[in-house]
Amino acid sequence: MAKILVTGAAGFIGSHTTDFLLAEGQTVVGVDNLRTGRRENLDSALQSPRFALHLLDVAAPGALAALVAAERPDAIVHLAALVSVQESMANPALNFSLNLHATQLVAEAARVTGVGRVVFASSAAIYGDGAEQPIRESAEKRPVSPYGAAKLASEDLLLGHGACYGFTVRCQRYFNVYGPRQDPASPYSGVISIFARRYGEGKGVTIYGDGRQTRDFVAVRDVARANALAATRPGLVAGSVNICTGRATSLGELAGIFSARHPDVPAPAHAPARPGDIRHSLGDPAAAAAELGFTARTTVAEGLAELIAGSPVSLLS
Ligand code: UD2
Repeated sequence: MAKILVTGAAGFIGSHTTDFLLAEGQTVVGVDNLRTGRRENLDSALQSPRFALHLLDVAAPGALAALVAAERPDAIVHLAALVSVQESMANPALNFSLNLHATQLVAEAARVTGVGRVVFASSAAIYGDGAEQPIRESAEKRPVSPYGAAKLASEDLLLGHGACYGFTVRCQRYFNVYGPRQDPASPYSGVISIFARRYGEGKGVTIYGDGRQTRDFVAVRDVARANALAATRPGLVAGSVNICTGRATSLGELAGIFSARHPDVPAPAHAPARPGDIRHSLGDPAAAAAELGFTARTTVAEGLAELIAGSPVSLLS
């Protein structure tokens, strides 16, 4: 079994990744400053003798390096980030600090301590708009936000360091991730978290545009498994892959699934499309299957049924 250091462990994807690694029997060193992460997300993990949470800021000089040197993990899964595209536009300097400078500190900590592998939370945002669908990893990268730009630059920064200093870098380009613990509070939260809360409260939702726009929605438990594979699977070489399902779901279909389970909730209202909204975003999952042995297993219908029922998911299924 391996020791994995997870940054952003108290966040949405980080806490599920931590839970998955612990369920597999790995030891997890969690790092979070609780800026957007929440300690409650780790309620279950904190019961494990194989888990410890360190409250520190990955972007603070020397902090992560000292912890990595003390813990000597087999791999670092770097998920800590400024997670909102909108916030990156409002505060590009903070985006640079948390989404690019922090990556440099991770690379440096890996180099100095001799960590064998670094897994990085990249994003479909690196492709920007207009890529041919389904999007393959070789598609042109034209990020249209500070967030997407920092994720793309971080991939290059890590891959170059890994090639030079001898550690393996795996970049995970997440598409639209959804599931339990995703924060529905902001208007820019993921659409599924917003719909789940509003339908759960008996309130109608708003669909921006005609509802025919599509996304590749991937369940967070599949993403957690993909992260665990990238961190622990023997023999991996460096690379970047889409973490997606390869299946498109329209906003109208999404609302239909919720409406069927909440027949008393008013029908969705329609509002003008959001400026800058991407029409279609569908990933090609073939490279993740070939390179990581990862295929998403949860359909949107299943993932939403679990989310709506609030039922616990079997982590290793
Ligand atoms: C996703 C990412 C974003 C960035 C972008 C890159 C999330 C939450 N956001 O944005 O970070 O990576 O991809 O392409 O994963 N919608 C409604 N009603 C609502 C809320 C949303 O109709 O109440 C629509 C929205 O206009 C869009 C779709 O739902 O057409 C998905 O919106 P989103 O904010 O969940 O994600 P997206 O793909 O715009």
